[in-house]
Amino acid sequence: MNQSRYESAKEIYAAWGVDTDKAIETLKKIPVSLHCWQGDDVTGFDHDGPLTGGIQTTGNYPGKAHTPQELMDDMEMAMKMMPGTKKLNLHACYAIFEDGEFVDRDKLEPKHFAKWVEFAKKHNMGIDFNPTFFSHEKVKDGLTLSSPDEETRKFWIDHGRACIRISQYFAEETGMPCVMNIWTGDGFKDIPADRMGPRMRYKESIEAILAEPFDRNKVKPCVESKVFGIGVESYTAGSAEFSLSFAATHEGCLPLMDNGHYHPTEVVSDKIPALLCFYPEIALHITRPVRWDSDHVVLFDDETKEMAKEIVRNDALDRVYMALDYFDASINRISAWAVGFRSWQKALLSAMITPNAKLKALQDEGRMTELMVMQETLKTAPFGDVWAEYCRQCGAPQDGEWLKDVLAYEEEVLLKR
Ligand code: RNT
Ligand code: ZN
Repeated sequence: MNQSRYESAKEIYAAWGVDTDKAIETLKKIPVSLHCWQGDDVTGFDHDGPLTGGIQTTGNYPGKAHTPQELMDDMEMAMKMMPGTKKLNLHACYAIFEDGEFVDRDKLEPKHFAKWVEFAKKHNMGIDFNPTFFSHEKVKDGLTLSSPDEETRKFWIDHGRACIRISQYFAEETGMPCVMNIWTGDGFKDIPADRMGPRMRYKESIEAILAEPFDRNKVKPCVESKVFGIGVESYTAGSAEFSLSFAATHEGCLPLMDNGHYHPTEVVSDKIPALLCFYPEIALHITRPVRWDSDHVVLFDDETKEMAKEIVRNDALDRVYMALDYFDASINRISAWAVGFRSWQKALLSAMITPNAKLKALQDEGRMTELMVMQETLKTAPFGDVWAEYCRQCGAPQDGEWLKDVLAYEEEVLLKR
């Protein structure tokens, strides 16, 4: 790229008191968790049944990964298109069984993820983990941890406990903490007769999972809330109030907010600073809800930028675990991965080169007219030149330059599957 454009942008930002070099250096080291499940439409390797649990992928674009090797190859290809530090986000259903061995989810062991550890080490990545409480025959009447059936509940508690042990193994192997997120689609399509019973059972089940011994510096358990899912429209056990209260009253358990999981006029950007007033650490699933929890590819749009701003300007980059969570099966999946990761990187960089202290001062001094004008001025500042420099320094391709390689890979690899 034209280096003089970066030099000129740097001067423009410097006049606002912003150090773009420093922002670039900082962003290079911030890990963002990359979800393996964009590569195969949330299928995994331990079942051939449909995707259940209130979530849905739509589309049947050719070339999806069917084996661990294909998924790793695709992820590797996608990561070449991404500047910045990646962490691997795995789901338990991505266990890799060898030599005809198979164990059910309650019996999973670290060894079933050894291949993933190898992959993570090869790319210097930490690993985050998710027990898989969906797409399985032991989901009884749509319920797992909140089921009234003791055997069902026990199976899923045992699964959660197995996942804690695997999370600790990931942390020990990679030297980075493992964020372990508990999300279930437990709920009802139609009006329930008992709303509290399932929640009490859900609470006790998560407590039973967290009773598994683990090192708090290594494993970071989270609870993810949700407003509703497809086929689960009337009631969700793990609602916002339930999950937030659970995290607030259980030390070491973090709340996880997925920005697709709220009423359409609620914004997670406003919830981030609210939670940061109380929680030492929080976790995010970054997605793009279109009218509902549709899990569209993350773009560099207003709410995405606003979420990044709240993390950066509250100096909370070390208190917020950031993970992408979306799945689009209607377009090239590698491009979907790349666009989403690059968009979140853009949002972070853009927030880092915003003159946040100046803007806060204008607000505190009640100078709202100037604040509005300044915020509008910043929108057309030469962010693109700083982004281009960041990509260059990271050895990642520029906007407008990487899709041809993805399409060549589609031609040579994906379409031949
Ligand atoms: C579902 C939740 C959940 C899943 C992943 C696959 O609505 O967002 O986080 O997307 O666990
Ligand atoms: Zn999520």
